[in-house]
Amino acid sequence: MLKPTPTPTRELVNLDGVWRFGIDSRLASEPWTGILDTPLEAAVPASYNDQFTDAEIRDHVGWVYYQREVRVPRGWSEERILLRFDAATHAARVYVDDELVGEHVGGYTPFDLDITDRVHAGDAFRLTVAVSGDLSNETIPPGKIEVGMDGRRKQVYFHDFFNYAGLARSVWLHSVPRVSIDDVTVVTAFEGTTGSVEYSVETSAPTTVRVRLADAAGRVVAEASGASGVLSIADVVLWKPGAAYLYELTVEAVDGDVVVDSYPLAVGVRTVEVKGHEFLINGEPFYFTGFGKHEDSVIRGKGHDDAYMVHDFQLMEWTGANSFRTSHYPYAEEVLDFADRHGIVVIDETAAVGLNMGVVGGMTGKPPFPTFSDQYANDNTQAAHAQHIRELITRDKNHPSVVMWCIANEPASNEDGALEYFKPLVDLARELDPTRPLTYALVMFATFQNDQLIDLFDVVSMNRYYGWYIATGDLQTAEMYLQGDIAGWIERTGKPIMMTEYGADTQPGLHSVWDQAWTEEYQVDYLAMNHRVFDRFPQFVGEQVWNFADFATSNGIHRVDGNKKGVFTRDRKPKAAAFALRKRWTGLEGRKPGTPADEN
Ligand code: GCB
Repeated sequence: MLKPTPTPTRELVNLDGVWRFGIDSRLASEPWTGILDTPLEAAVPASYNDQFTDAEIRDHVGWVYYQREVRVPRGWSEERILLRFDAATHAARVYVDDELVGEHVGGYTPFDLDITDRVHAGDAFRLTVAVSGDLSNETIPPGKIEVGMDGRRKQVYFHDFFNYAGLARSVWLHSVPRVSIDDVTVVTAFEGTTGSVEYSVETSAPTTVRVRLADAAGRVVAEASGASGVLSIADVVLWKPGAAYLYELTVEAVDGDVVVDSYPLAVGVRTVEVKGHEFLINGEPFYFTGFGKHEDSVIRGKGHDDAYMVHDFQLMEWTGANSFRTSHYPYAEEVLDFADRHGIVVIDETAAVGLNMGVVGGMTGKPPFPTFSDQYANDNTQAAHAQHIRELITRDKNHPSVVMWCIANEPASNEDGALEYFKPLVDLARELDPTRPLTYALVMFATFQNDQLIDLFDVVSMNRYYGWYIATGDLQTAEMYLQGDIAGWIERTGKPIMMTEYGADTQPGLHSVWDQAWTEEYQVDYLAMNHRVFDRFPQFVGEQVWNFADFATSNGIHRVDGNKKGVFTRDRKPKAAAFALRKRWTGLEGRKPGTPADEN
């Protein structure tokens, strides 16, 4: 699905701002049939939860309603008119005046609704959006609604971040021509100094398609006509980690001499490949440094914010990070566009977090009932997961920054049924995108002895907390565990191995000369221990610390005002570990990880 973009043939109106807002329990039965009877207003884009002081709203189970008036530009009478939601977390029903015009399930992927037949150019309409943050065992991510002793419904979930809900990304009204470009796919490669861009274009009706590729200076370097083909680029400039270079592909649908639709796509020419135990970008071994992140900030929750985005990328660059994982859901498209432009490498993860009943069993990892069963991850869950993978890959397939899909975070890959559940999903992902490697982030109790999934995947991504949840405060023992664990995976798989999570909760300002959990020194020493071990294995291809910044979680006695494993605080102040990482990742002290000794 193409991102709405202004072009000579397309226009858009941004609908962000302050909307009328109400929760279902306080509204009349059909809130969309008139002006919402509510004293509340909520900002878009932002999760609604923390905008109010009212606990009933923060922890609301059920539907909330957003409403505003929208005026259709008067010049749009010949156009198709669409509403675009960059995200509605986790499900939405959309009403134009009194009519339901569409629904969507899945909180982190966009959707378009064609409302051409319901609105008129120049006129205003009432837009009402019902959004539900509810999670069940058949949603991605999964959850469960419990009813308490007082009859209140409560959302329970099996992931470690607050279940923010609402319209956390932009909303648009946009126009698309009657005959339009509906999708564009590019696959890039190079041979010596010649680059190639294989493209294919889908249109809403048969029409002539032509494409033109311009370099960063705007010079046209290749042209072609036809809905699919291969463009060749002499003296290609590759998109590289840390050295982004983007061409612009202009796709046009033409009728005789008239351009009926036009759409621009940024194209980075690069290749990605897994060979033996190496992860290759442009044929060269790549070592990931960086973080698992969250879309999370005070007040706006998961709301996208350009200023936070710019600052986060600045901080990543400052620490010498070359990559991040979109843990634990697809991030706003603006973030991937930014990564494309700035040469930051992305592991793009689905929202499938919590497919693991073992986490309920705590450190024993013993599930109260099987994860892959009618009770929990069943056929409907799998279908929702498949749909989510489709929407993710359709949205993000053209981003050069995205080098790998992460299909799930910490699924119960040690349990029976995992293979049956995941095999069709892996097949689907490979069919949708045969070019990128696949991975899943491996939970601690899925070991090299009991994991049932790794053969389906290309890269071993380990989430490990030796020295934190296991061998707390005992880095010597932790080091031995970690060493044995990595060695076991290398021996079993021969695949590239990386650490997608390792971290220690840290309260800034807490200090100790001892190995004392929660202190800034302990976080530094914990990371250093991990790095010592990683550096012993040439098969190791990367390290992404958990987490970039502190983030909000649900209440729990093991969480103090959220998860504190951030290297930065929630308001992005560095802890001591930030400086330690900067030294390692920028090579200020010794050699940068992943660089052969003779390059230092
Ligand atoms: C994990 C999860 C992550 C948690 C983290 C932690 O394994 O993937 O979502 O936040 O551990 O801090 O416990």
